[in-house]
Amino acid sequence: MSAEQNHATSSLNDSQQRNLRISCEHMDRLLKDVEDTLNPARSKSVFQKYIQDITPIQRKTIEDYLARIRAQLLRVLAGESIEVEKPRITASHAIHTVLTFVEIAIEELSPGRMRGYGEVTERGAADLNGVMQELQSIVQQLHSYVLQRGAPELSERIKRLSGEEQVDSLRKIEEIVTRRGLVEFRSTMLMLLDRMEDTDFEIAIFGRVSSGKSSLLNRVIGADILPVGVTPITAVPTRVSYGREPGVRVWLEGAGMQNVDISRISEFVDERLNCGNQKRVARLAVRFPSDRLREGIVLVDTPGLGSLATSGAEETMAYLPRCDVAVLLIDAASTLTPDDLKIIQALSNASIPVTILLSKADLLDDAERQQVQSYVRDHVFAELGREVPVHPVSIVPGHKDLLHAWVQEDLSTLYAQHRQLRRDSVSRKVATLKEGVRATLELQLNAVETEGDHAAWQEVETRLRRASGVLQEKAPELRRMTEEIAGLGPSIIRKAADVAALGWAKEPKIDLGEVLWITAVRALEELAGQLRSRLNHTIESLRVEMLEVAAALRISDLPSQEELFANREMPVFHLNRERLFISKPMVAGLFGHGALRQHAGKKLRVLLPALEVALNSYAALLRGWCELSLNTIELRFNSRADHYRARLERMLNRRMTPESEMGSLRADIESLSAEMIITRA
Ligand SMILES: Nc1nc2c(ncn2[C@@H]2O[C@H](COP(=O)(O)OP(=O)(O)O)[C@@H](O)[C@H]2O)c(=O)[nH]1
Ligand SMILES: [Mg+2]
Repeated sequence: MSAEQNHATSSLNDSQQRNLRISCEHMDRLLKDVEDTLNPARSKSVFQKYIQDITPIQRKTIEDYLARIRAQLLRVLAGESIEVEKPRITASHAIHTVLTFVEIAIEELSPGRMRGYGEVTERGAADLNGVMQELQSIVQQLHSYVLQRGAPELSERIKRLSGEEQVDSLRKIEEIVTRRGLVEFRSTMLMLLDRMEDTDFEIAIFGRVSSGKSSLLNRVIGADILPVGVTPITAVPTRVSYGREPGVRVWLEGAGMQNVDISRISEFVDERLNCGNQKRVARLAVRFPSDRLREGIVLVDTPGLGSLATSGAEETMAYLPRCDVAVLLIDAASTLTPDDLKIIQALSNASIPVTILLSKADLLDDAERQQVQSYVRDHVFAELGREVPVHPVSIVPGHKDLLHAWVQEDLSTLYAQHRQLRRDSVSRKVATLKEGVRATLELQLNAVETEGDHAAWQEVETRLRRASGVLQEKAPELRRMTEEIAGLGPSIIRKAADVAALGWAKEPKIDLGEVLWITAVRALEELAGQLRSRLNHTIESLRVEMLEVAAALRISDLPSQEELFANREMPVFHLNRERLFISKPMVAGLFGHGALRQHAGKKLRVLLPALEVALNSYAALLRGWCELSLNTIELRFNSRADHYRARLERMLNRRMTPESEMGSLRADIESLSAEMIITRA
């Protein structure tokens, strides 16, 4: 504090002092408005508010006055011994707040809100949904960039990948993208980096209950982590990967993720402790310090697919968890079932390498083992026309070499292949990115002759805008389908009663529990199938629009349906199969079908509460899956659409590049082109 301030005592009370300070701050902000008016170029607003009538000399004089007023504001406060407030809010927080308001303003544009201003036509609604999507897409990108304080920048992440192929190209692209402010390429780069950083090699184990999946995984990990000999919650695959400390992460639908001690896994995966998956477990990830997992190997225990009722491989595919390699485990003492074949077919259709392991091989002698091995191999070949490797394995310590042989002969080769495939895919993506950046720079150089007139480009823009709104338009309908599930209980019971009544015509005693189980599983798989086909239909229409726009823009890199959304990992409906054997009523001869059905219905209602628990849980899981799918599609659609929009914007508002910048622009284009020749060679 200066001597002058020490002596000056204020003639004002506390409230008056505060009021004075706030007024001075307010005046300062108003003066900022004057500055923006003087310097429209500096404010960068795209909406010009005023006609410029101020001469350069006037501007200079006004600015000098402004400086004087501001200096005086500070003197006024000092004279009253009022301290200037120190900032307490971080700049990033302030930006976050403003962006939240921007997002709210975008929401206000929805067709629903706009109806308050009069009727909205169907086209109008499509346009508005598209407008919202276009704006949201960019604002959200900026918002998440602002929020991820402390997270590494693109350049930082690329540097960390050093040693990998393509890093030098990527570094050059990033440098140009950042220096030239081509933010439309950032989301593609982020996705590419995610992919490059993800070194996981996922091995999924399929097989019927009790085939020995959990035991085998425990053996591979080298510790008894997964519960053995239990009826599992079929809905939930368990992923096991490397971690310095053992632990489990559980994702509960609606309640988010929580960390639990590794000893508590059973509480989530064992049917007895989580009946009908009432805890709504959606995902489970175990971390364990096992050397076998150190190189990025992820083991997936997949208990669900053995209990699917779906009719074919096509449907089974939708439930497959993400994996790079699949293992089908079959009890060596049993045979291949149609379900096993369906799973092999589905995996092969998805180009996932499959190995069959014959478990519990210790229970057979050498001759028997070889017999089973060749029988299974031949059987698969006869049914599916495919050669699938078959290895006997066992968890019994005396048969360690069997497990070892599989890891050495099979898994290591697949691992090497996987890495090669990944490298190829990354270098293709880098080449595409580079081509995109180069095309944009050429556009800036005005080196590209753009055919078509302004009106034609505007038409393309409108088309892209309407496509952008499609997802928003379809989402409510998809959500509604998942909401119906919770109320399906009574109708499933009725259907099951009908089946049971027919069953009694053939057998005097039937398992109503089994009948209910199969009826419920079928009904829900059918509903999930409908949801899937509507989603696919939406994606396909999005893709068709994108293809049209890309063709008009002469962009040669086109999206595949698979790229927009790999339709996988749908939650599996889980209902425990209760036993409920009921005999046909004694005086059956007197009863007609209707009465039998009524009898079955009455007995089945005992199982209704358990069914409803399972339905509620599945409704939540499917809803979660639906939301996640919509988000993924939106993200992937936007990462491409952003290019297209930026390209269109550049075509519609062609800005002259100043002569002085032409040279460096040409140099950048050349450096990207030179790189490309090297990559192709
Ligand atoms: N003899 C023998 N029994 C095994 C072997 N692997 C698993 N089992 C037994 O098979 C039963 C089912 O195993 P589990 O791992 O729970 O099967 P999952 O339901 O497929 O996960 C358990 O009682 C295990 O002890 C094996 O290699 N040899
Ligand atoms: Mg198991």
